[in-house]
Amino acid sequence: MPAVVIVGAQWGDEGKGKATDLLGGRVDYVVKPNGGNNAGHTVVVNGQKFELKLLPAGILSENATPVIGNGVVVNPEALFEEIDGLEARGADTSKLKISANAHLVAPYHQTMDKVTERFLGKRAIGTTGRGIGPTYMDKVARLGIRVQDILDESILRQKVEGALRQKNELLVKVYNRRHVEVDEIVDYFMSFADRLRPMIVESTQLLNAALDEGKTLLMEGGQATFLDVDHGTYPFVTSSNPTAGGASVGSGIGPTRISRVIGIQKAYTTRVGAGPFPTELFDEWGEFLQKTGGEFGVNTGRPRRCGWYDSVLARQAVRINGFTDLFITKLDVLTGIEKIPVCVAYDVDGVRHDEMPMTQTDFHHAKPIYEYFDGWTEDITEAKSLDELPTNARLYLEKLEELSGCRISAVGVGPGREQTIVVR
Ligand code: 2SA
Ligand code: GDP
Ligand code: MG
Repeated sequence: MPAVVIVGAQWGDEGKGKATDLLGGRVDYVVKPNGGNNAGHTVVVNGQKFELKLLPAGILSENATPVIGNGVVVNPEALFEEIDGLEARGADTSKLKISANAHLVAPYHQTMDKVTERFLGKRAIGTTGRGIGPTYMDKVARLGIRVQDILDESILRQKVEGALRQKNELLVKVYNRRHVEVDEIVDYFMSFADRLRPMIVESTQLLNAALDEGKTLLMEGGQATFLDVDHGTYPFVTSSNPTAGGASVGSGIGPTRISRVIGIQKAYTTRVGAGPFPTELFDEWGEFLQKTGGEFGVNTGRPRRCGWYDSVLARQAVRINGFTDLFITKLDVLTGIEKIPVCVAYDVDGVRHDEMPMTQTDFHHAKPIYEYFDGWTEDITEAKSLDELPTNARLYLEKLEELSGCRISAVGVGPGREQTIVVR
C-alpha cells in the first residue's frame, strides 16, 4: 500500500483519529493535508486519551514521520502548545516536519472569524472560531503569510505589510476593531522562528521521494466530506477540501500514487455547528446517542447534534471520494436499540429523492424516509471478528454495505485502539 487516504464521510468526528492511529503503525509517513487547529481527533492508547488538534493523529505512531502538508493552515501558538503538551506526556514529537508552503494563522484571522460569525447573526456557520476561514481566504486572495516567510524577516515584513494594508481597512472601518501594527505581527511570527525553522521542509519532494523508495504513507484528512467547501452543505462548511482530491492537492501526492481511499463513518450521524441535517433527532433517541456516544466537540466542547445513519449521504460520499473501503465506527453505541432506523431516501415536499438533491433549498427541506433493522442487546465491545458479533449486528453492517455501495473493511466497537474488527 503505497499511499492511503483517510477521509471523514459525514460531518466530522467519525473517528478518523482512531483510524489513523490504527493504520499509522504500518506506514512510514503520516501526512495532514488540510485544515488546522479546528480539527479534533481523539486517540485512546492503553486507556490513555490523547486529543490532537493541529498535529496529525499519526504523531502517536512510533515509527511514522508526521508531516503537516502544504494544504494546512498552521497557528504557531497552537502548534507549540500541542507539541509541549504531548512531550509532557511522554510522546516523541521530534520527527515532525512542516511544509514550507503551509499558511500561517495570524491573530487577526481569529478576530475576523469571530466578528464575521457575529455579523452573520442567525445565519452564522458555527465555526470553531480558530481563524481557519479567514486564513484560507487570504491564501486564495494571495495575501497569505506562509511558513517559509519566517525564514527571512524582511520578506515576512513585506508580506505582513501587504496583508495588513487591506486587513486594517476592514478591521477598523467595517469591523470597528483596532488597527493592527506591522511590527506586532512580524514580532509575533518571529518569536516562533527558532523552533519552527528546523521543522520546515519541501514536503512534496520529501514525500514523493519516500514513495519512490518504496515507503508507505497515510494522508489523514481533517473535517469531512460534507464540510468540504465544494462538495459540502455550503455555506455551512469549512474553508478547505477535506475530500480525497483535496488530500492530493494538500500533500502534493498525485492521484495515481494513491492506492486506497478509506471513508470513516459512524454507525449513525453527528454534526457540530449549524447547517442542514435531515436525520437529526430532537427526541430521547438523540439524547441517547449523544450520551452513549459521548458526542461533544474535542476542540470547542460543543455538544454534537445526533441522528440516524443516512445512506443518501453515504452514497454521495462514496461517489465524491471514490472510496475503496469503509471503516464503520461506534457500532457499540447502537447496542440495546430494538429497531434501528436507517435513512434510505428523502422526501422533499412530497417528492422522493433517492440521491442527494441538486439544490441547497431541497436539502434543507429533506425529510428522511426510513427502513428499520433489528437491533441486538449483547455487549459487542470485546468482539475481535465479525463472527463474534450478534447476527443482527452483522446484518446491520451488511445493510450499510449494500446501501452505501462500498465494502466495509473495519468496524469500531469501542474507543480503544484494540477495539476494532479488521475485516481486510
Ligand atoms: P471552521 O472553524 O471554519 O472550520 O468551521 C466551519 C464548519 O466546520 C465545522 N468543523 C468541524 N465539525 C466537526 N468537528 C470538527 N472538529 C472538532 C472536533 C469540532 C469541535 O473534532 O470535535 O471541537 O467543535 C470541526 N472543525 C470544523 C464547524 O463546526 C463548522 O460547521
Ligand atoms: P475525528 O475528528 O474523526 O478524529 O473523531 P473525534 O476523535 O473527534 O470523535 C470520535 C470519538 O469517538 C472519540 O471520542 C473517539 O475516542 C470515539 N470513538 C472512535 N471509534 C469509536 C468506536 O468504535 N466506539 C466508540 N464507542 N467510540 C469510538
Ligand atoms: Mg473530531
